[in-house]
Amino acid sequence: MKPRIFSGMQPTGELHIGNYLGALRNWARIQHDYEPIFCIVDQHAITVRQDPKRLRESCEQVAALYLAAGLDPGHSAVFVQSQIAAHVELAWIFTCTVPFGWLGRMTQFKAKLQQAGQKHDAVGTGLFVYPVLMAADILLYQASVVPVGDDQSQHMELTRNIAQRFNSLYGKTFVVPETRLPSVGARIMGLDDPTRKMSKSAGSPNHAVSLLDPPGRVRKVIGRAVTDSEPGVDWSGPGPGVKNLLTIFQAFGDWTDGQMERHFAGMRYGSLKKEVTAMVNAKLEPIQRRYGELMDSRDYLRGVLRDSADRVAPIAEATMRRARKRTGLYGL
Ligand code: AQP
Repeated sequence: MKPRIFSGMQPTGELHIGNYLGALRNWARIQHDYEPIFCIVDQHAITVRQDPKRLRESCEQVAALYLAAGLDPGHSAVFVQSQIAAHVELAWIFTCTVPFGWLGRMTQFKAKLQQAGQKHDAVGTGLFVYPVLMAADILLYQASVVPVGDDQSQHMELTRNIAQRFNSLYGKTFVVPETRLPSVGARIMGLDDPTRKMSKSAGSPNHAVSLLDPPGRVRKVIGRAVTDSEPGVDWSGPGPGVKNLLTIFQAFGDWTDGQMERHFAGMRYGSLKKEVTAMVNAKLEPIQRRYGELMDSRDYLRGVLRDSADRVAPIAEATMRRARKRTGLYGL
């Protein structure tokens, strides 16, 4: 039997090229080497306020993007987290197992708290316990590999710690999963600020390229990307903005370091931006076309989500039965 992989994304806005290069494309590439389970994590999305109607629509848009980016629904399960109630049930058991201090050390929470001006009353408790739900998502399916972007490394370490802690307290129950990062593109940075990772919720207009951006907007956003005051690409030590553009090109194009150096060393930034724009637009075009077709086939899309949830439900239930028994919960 092939090892199982699990990963997911939040339907919190338009997926961007960071989500694609850091995670989604990797999922599509490796899916056939594994028993793959891919989730749209809407319960994570409500850790910040969402418009209910838009959230439901967003779940189907993300499902369409998963398939448009190459997930094969005949092989990969693609479903929405809230279709399987066991995610939150297991998260509660873990919440009671995890020391408070472990969550307080999560840098993503600290960053969100900082964004809220350090006001604890301005951030929801869900944002604090979010990594526990993420651990439940993964451990529920006994996944051995989790393909994610680099920003999730700390949460993955916590997931491993939670599995180990539960196993040592109650006896071996959970597979301790490995993290799998892509070799290029594990952390795509914001185009307007290459010191911050590209993020769906950043808010500023020239920050990200969305997977659904039309070619003209891609040209505009990449054209305005922050570079530096050098005249052209200094291959031995490009600044963060230039490095980010090179990474985007290399990841999309699957070029080797040698090819990159021969082609880009010394190139002026105007030409670099033109090349990156052409590469990104060429790669997004087929995804956008397929996305449009899928969004016009809602019954098919909903059928994929329903069938996938039916497929994974017995795996989740088997884990829950063991977890309830191990912790002494009465309802089995
Ligand atoms: N900039 C990035 N570069 C590479 N990979 C990235 N990922 C996210 N940003 C980058 C990866 O995409 C997957 C989905 O992430 P998520 O939706 O669970 O939330 P996130 O990591 O918090 O992503 P965003 O875009 O920053 O969303 P918001 O703004 O809603 O928080 C993960 O595998 C992640 O590593």
